Amino acid sequence: MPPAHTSRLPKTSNTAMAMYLLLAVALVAPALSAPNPGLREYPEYRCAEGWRLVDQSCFLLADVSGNWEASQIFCNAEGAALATISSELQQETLKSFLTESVWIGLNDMKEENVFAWADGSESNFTSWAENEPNSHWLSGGEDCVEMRKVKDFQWNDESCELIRQ
Ligand SMILES: [Ca+2]
Ligand SMILES: [Ca+2]
Repeated sequence: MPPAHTSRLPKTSNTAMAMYLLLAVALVAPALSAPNPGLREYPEYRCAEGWRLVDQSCFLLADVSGNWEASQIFCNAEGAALATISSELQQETLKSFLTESVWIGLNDMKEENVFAWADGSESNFTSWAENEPNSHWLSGGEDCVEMRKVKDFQWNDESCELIRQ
């Protein structure tokens, strides 16, 4: 997958950390449970096989790695997008599934310091690590967001071009 921009990263900053992808579909079709009239008020949420339902969204932890854009393309091919995390419950639950840092859908590629979700979600929930986002100059600017393992999977803006492998 060709990167969108030429990487300005010095080779030394390329870590050996594996980067797994966290996908999410926010579109969970509510289906009314039919047999018991008393339950009809309550929507029933279902996810495709292998996906996990967390607070009304389906998430899949994919065992592949790539830079942010390639990751997003992979998710799109699955009919999904890089994950939108819209609640503390999702943050805490997803954290418990992770063993490595993962990309999520949040980014400020369009406008610096204006973070937006890749799937167009307007969630205002954030879980930044301390002193983040910092768009660190050593990375040549940071416009993509990861759940960072060494920060207890709190969020860090990172260079979109990093190939985590
Ligand atoms: Ca930025
Ligand atoms: Ca950062």
